[in-house]
Amino acid sequence: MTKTTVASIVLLSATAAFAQLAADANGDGVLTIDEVQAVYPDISAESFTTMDLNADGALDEAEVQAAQEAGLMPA
Ligand SMILES: [Ca+2]
Ligand SMILES: [Ca+2]
Repeated sequence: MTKTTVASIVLLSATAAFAQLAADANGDGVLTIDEVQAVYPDISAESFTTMDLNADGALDEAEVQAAQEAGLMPA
């Protein structure tokens, strides 16, 4: 197995782990309301605020997971 192949596998694994942040257009690891609504137009600003548990204006991975578990965002 070449180093390139190993690197590709690691990259694929990392991508799969963050699959729930596929809406993360700028790749900063959190979702702004613009990024959320680009993928889920039905999610209102009010819903976004509900999902933003620490009220920092963005959804991190844990908040996205919690929102999906609560049925606020499609998994
Ligand atoms: Ca982002
Ligand atoms: Ca947040």
